[in-house]
Amino acid sequence: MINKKIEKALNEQVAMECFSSAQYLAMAAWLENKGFEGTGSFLYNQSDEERTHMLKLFHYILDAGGKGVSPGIKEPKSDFKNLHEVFENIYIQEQKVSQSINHLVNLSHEEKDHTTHNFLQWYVAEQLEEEALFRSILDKLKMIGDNGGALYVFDKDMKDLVGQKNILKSQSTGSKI
Ligand code: OFO
Repeated sequence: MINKKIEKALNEQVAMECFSSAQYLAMAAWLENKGFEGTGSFLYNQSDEERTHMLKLFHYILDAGGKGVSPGIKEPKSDFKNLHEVFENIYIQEQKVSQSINHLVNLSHEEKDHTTHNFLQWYVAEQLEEEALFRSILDKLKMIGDNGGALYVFDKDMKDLVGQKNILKSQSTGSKI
């Protein structure tokens, strides 16, 4: 059974993942409105992923005998200067999530809670992947600048990335496509 300190910290992480999901949804809507449909669908997908991260934590808290709190969150940002600003914001958010996961890992170690420590390893690996992904997207956007043709190709590539991510996900969960 998890102690109160761990329960509180895990519920804070639930709220953080919930906010990421809401923020990426607001970004997806902004992108769709601006005609970046491929990038928009990539972010709808990311928003769904964040919700699964939230639920995974939520169920863990309950399975470990704790109390899961459905979070109230602040309103996400819904207006952006351009595509670059969207991805800069995502990268900052993902770095905050990584810091928070690291804090949780340290706490579970201090509290000698090996079960939670073990559970969190999935998030550690996930954050490494996500930070690398968003860093590489930002590097591409820096190269592209405001070249319209290149942004058009970027948007198409982002749509393909949704398909690739979904294939990888279904392979790792063993489901058929
Ligand atoms: Fe769940 O925050 Fe990154 O992926």
